[in-house]
Amino acid sequence: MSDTLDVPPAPLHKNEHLKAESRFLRGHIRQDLDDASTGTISEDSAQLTKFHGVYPQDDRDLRAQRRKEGKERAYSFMARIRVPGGVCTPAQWLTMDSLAESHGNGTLKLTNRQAFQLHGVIKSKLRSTIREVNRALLDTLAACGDVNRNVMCNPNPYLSRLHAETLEIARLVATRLLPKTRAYHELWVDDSLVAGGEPEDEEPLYGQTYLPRKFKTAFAIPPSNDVDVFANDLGFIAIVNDQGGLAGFDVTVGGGMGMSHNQTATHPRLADVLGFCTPDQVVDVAEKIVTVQRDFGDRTDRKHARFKYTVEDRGLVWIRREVERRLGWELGSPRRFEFTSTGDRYGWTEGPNGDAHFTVFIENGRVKDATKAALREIAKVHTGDFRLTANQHLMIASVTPQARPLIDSLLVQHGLDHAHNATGLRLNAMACVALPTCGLALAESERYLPELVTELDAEVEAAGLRDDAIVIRMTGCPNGCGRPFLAEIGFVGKAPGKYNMYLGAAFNGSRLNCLYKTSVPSHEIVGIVRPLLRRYAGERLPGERFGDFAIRVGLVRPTGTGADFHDAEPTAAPA
Ligand code: SRM
Ligand code: SF4
Repeated sequence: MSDTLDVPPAPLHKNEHLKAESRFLRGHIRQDLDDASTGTISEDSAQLTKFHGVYPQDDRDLRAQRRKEGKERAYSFMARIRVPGGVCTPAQWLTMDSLAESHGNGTLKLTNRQAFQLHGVIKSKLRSTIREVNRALLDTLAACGDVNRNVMCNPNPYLSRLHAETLEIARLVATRLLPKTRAYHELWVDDSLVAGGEPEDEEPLYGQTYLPRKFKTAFAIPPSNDVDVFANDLGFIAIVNDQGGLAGFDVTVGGGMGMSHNQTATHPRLADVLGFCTPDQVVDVAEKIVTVQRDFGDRTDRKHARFKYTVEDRGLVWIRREVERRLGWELGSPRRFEFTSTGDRYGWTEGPNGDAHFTVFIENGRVKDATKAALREIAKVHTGDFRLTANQHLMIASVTPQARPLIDSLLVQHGLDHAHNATGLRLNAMACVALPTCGLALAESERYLPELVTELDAEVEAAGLRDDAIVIRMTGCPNGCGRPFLAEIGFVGKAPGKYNMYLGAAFNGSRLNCLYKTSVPSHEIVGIVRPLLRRYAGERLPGERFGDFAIRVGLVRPTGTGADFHDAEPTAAPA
């Protein structure tokens, strides 16, 4: 492999050795699962189980108490279920629902990459959980790990032929980029249950060290940028031809959110448009781009290993040349596209053939209690499918005219039509999971944002902005899972009860925000946001979005450098 960069040689990161020696992701996972003396697995196995969609976690609310009692942490596992394009059947929904009850913590988490997560699965139930997931013809393979993750796509295939075609291509890409190791089925599933034949025990695409880091792919269909395509390592933006059909895709590379506080070399980055390809070229383009990252991504420093840094270090021209060399042909020139928003459209939308779709607002994607019970009733009678959105909500898709009155009455009866009453702020809010399950959280997120939005709702109402869509996002740490750097108002956990506050991203996901205030205590947030909302209400130009306003009046000034995101104060981790 040729390397033109003048980089001093550095030792490979230890995970590279771990992968290489893992016999295609087996390592000691089986032994660790069989070890009944602990509720968790070893550090090394934890790195490898990610490739199988499994994370060891512990209930952080119980840590101090367990420590006092001299007990092991309250360990359990999170299983992430891959759902390409977010599409699943009512039967699959019912399986997830019942697994959450019987094997998890009773809740179902819809992620912002259109996947399911089961939390709180104890070790002794982990294998049977994954076996049941596979029995329902879903899987957890490559939902995490240094591979291509769940491929995202706008969830409404019935809106037009374009949507249906794009979803099909997204699924082809998802399949092509799946690891081929037999370890997954060996460890978790009885081989005879695998749909689609014998997997090979080699990795023609990835090799035995897989990718340097996680890799994410999304398909966007303008004018909706619901998938936040520019936050992805690889993106495809659908381009329409003169007849309204699918001409092809603009290809984007090098997006990502994650950074570390106080490490200015790390930063969020928006993807660049690389070129254009036709629908039949997409799978090859995706594969070749993955191989460029496989061969040139940084395997010495995992904080510098994402494709965004490869693109930044090598430059877009170099990346394009290398991709074209591998393809054996040249990409086309990028076409024009226009995004209007990143949000979901709630309630009923009419399809072309008399069918209809209802998007349910699910706060932060956490399906629990009455909502869970109601969706179970709907799943029992629904003949279409379910579609997980990239904003953590749920579309009940392709409801027939015959089924619509019943589904409608179930939605109303169970209060799932409540999005009509929510403010534009709440409808555009997103939080990552954070405490108590996420081991990396520095502050609350999913458990706190709804409460904060309730307080801010009063300010929004007072300012006359009830129906104004304003994108607000929160994460418990700077890894950026809730895509907070693409929020018009973003909060990023710094320490327990403290957040860095960001302003000024574009409503359509095409501009990152900038740091506005550092280490804001949660009780001061409303006092800081109130005058901003009032000023926006009084001084905005016609149609001006909050993020654009924040830039125009100089609340923040984007410089396009790492300084837009970092501050100098140290980070404190909770116990
Ligand atoms: Fe994430 C790690 C949850 C979307 C960037 N993410 C984690 C882990 C697994 C924590 C860990 O490594 O121990 C979190 C599990 C928490 C829990 O208890 O469930 C976690 N990430 C999530 C989810 C569930 C947030 C949500 O509420 O929806 C999302 C699952 C998506 C999925 O189905 O695959 C999720 N994570 C994202 C996104 C958004 C996206 O992809 O569009 C990002 C930013 C985009 C990006 O990748 O740059 C994101 N997650 C990270 C990072 C930082 C990566 C980096 O480049 O620095 C980590 C930490 C890491 O990889 O070291 C991380
Ligand atoms: Fe955990 Fe941080 Fe991701 Fe939130 S942003 S889920 S706290 S890793």
